[in-house]
Amino acid sequence: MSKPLEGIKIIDFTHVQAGPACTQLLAWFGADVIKVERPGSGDVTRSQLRDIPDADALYFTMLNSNKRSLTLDTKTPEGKEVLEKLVKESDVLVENFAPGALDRMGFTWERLSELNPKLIVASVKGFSDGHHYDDLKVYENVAQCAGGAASTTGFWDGPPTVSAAALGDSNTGMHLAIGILTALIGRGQTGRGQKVAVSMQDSVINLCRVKLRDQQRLDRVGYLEEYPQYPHGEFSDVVPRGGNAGGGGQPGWVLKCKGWETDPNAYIYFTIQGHAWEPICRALGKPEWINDPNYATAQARQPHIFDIFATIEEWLADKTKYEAVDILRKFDIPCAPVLSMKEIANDPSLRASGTIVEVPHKERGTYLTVGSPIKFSGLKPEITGSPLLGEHTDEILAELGYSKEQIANLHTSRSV
Ligand code: CAO
Repeated sequence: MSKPLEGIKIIDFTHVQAGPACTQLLAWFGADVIKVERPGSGDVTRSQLRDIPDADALYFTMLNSNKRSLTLDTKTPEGKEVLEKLVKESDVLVENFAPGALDRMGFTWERLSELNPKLIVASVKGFSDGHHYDDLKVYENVAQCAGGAASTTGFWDGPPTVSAAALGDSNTGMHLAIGILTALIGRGQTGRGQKVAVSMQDSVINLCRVKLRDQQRLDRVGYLEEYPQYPHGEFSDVVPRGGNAGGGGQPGWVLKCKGWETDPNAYIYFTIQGHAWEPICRALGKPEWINDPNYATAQARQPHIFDIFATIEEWLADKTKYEAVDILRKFDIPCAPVLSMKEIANDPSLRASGTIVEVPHKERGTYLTVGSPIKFSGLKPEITGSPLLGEHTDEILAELGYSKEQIANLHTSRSV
């Protein structure tokens, strides 16, 4: 099966998570992604949090599948020459170095587009160009704090809290992938490449859109009726942390199920969808609530919503999270078990769909990773193992026209 991005050559000058997540996605869909890494050490994640001595760490393998690895010191004259040749033959260069690092290497946007006017140069930075923090180095949690996620996550009586989901890193990479694909389509129209830039702060803010909605509602009316602080608690002038409250117009909460005393994940998320009130009452064996004026409307329920949740927990007390969901799904109630990573790793549906896949690796044997969350009718992304450091160096140099002798010299000068 041919893949839609076949024929697109990408210089993957990325490291850690934000950039590699972007280029990995493009590699799954057929792009030839050449990961450029410093000789000797490579991407820092190869050696971070190792679980097997001397083997590439899972942090690296899970973000760099389907790529080829070229070691190249882009600060030596010989290394720069190789990169220049590669730039002339490539469609996209993706990087997520600290602000100014690419320029310091001599590869400014002007220089790159002079070498190849069709090149798309895609960058991740912590903050957007011109922002008063645009000189800062940024990691995941820094972005979550700067993007409004931390101030609105957690419980009202605790500190700002970061999410385990990589809102700053992988999420920014996904935004960049959309930018690159858009620029590729744009290039088809204009014949020219362009610079695509995504900041981690902006990408987090994009996902915190409903919290900006809430800030404006709060400014106007002084309260937010779907938050646990309403109607008994206090609101200040900023969007508060709402614990596990539903973010839309449907109240919801994480509720205890059988075994919660010993199992940290024996919970479900339960949503009270307004129009599903009648089935909820029937599922819970509370038909008397259906027309009771204290319960019949969302407005009437809100003042004692936590008493309602407590009653639902009583109903859940003798049911596992799976049993509960199996009953509630028959009543069309939006809900799900709280799944641990162990349960996700072993979930037969996720294995069957290709979302969780086991892939071979030369050093590790096999490892588990997250496959493509995007499913196509005409493409089944096949996930291959990540490359060893420099595994494809000679092959890529030969493709660029270097002779065996020239390749040997590049090795001797430690440029590759
Ligand atoms: N050959 C020669 N030099 C290389 C090279 C190569 N193949 N690859 C990288 N380098 C050099 C860079 O040019 C840079 O040199 P200078 O400091 O002299 O300009 C140096 O390696 C270090 O790069 P860096 O500053 O990007 O790396 P760091 O570990 O200090 O910072 C990070 C890491 C992620 C904080 C920073 O890169 C950054 O802020 N990136 C943008 C935001 C981002 O993507 N963050 C998400 C990371 S995922 O959590």
